[in-house]
Amino acid sequence: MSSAPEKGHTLSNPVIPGFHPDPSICRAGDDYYLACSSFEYYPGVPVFHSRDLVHWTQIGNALDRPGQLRLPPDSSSSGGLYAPTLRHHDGRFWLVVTNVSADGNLLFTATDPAGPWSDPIRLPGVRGIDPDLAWDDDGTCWCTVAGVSQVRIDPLTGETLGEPRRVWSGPPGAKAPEAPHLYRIGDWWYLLIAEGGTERCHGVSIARSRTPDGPFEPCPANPILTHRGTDHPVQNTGHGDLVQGPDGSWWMVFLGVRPGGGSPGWHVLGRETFLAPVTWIDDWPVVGEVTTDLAPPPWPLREPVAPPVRDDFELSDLAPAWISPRSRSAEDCTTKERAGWLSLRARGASLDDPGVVFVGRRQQDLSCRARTLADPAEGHGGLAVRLDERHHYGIEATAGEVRVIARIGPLRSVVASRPSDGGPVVLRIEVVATREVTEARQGPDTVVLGVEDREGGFVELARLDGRYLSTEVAGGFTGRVIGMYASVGTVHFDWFDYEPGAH
Ligand code: 6LW
Repeated sequence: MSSAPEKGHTLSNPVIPGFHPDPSICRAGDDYYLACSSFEYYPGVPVFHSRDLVHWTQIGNALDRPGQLRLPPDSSSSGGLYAPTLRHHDGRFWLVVTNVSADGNLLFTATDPAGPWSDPIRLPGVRGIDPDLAWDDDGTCWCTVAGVSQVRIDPLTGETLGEPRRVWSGPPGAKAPEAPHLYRIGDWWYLLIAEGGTERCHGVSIARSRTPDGPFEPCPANPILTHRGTDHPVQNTGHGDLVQGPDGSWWMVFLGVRPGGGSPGWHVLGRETFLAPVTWIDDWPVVGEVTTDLAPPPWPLREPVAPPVRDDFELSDLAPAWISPRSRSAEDCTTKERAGWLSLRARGASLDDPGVVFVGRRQQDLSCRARTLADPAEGHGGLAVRLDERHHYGIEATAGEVRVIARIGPLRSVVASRPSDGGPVVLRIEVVATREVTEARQGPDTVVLGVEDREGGFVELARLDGRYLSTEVAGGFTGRVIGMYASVGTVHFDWFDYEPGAH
């Protein structure tokens, strides 16, 4: 049985931690499904399932074949796939998304949201990011995009029917009216948008009309969600989507960030997915408090320590949480070369290279530990925290040495090294969130890189300020991803462990 959380309870937000922005949600019977942006990573658009809106499991990635997702080798980080809309209509699932690096707006369908999703239907006449789909009673399909403008489309062919028309775009002068979602609720059509930009001024506003194409009357209480100018520990709240539970209750999913450290505050996990209850007054939605059972700021006093998430690479297909920049092929990433090991064959020469062979998972906890057993007998490679090509810290094993490499903007440096016997070695990265801010310039966390000795003891090689792997420093729309890479030859990895919490 599907349900929804009881109102008034403290929700364990974020409901999907880590770089999972621009959530779009729908319900089919007892099941909720949610999709997020994935930018330059392949496979693209993670899809989640839940029965209670709080506990989510990733069931796949909507775009998991090269024919669905083209990310050219020269496409930039924070390019690629922006802001999907996921809907259940007429017995199937519909997903519309923008590939800003290649093909523009694309529409996919599936009978099972876990996949397979169809080949893309192109929408060449729909110009603008953040496409939304909504259907009128007579079957008319409305596609609304950032800006905000709207056009009717034939969703089976991708053809536009008529000319795009500008519709309500938020309060006059609002920055970045985007993320539109159009809903038929009762006797009204509601147009929900984000405005203020995806940074600290982000917010959600709404307007309504008797018809899907307006004119729209703005809600007197706009913005209906924003944390701008507040000291709430969750900031940048915006880009929402509404869903109704089977019990009639209403909810909003939206993105937010958890900044840490002193001034101006740095967020390192990217924009995460949050949930808040919604009630209705005078036919307008009222978004309830954004609650969290995590400690109040400064983040975090304590975080739950969950068991390690270990991958032994025993399966022939990688779990859906593993992502790679731009592309991944069986030639350069395989579990079939050495049974029970992940073998990575270098394409780019380092993590600075957009073509690097890197397989990682999102950092989902403010404090965490990642470990891997790497065999560098046939190459160079290691374990890294990646924000983009220009911002990453890694610990790399070669035949005779283990070294820590830091790349921050234009600067690249080997910050520590130590001789090794060239055999398999456990590489370890610990991220330790700043517990107490005692100084205005204090960073959000510390990234500690090292190796384990034969007894499992930790040999620390470097301790680096995490602010340089934050969105406030690097820019863009993504968050940290932790994983394995190869820079020369082939490197084999026996297992990978990710443990939340400080150790
Ligand atoms: C997305 C836009 C936004 O397309 O950021 O926060 C852009 N909102 O709606 C990238 O995620």
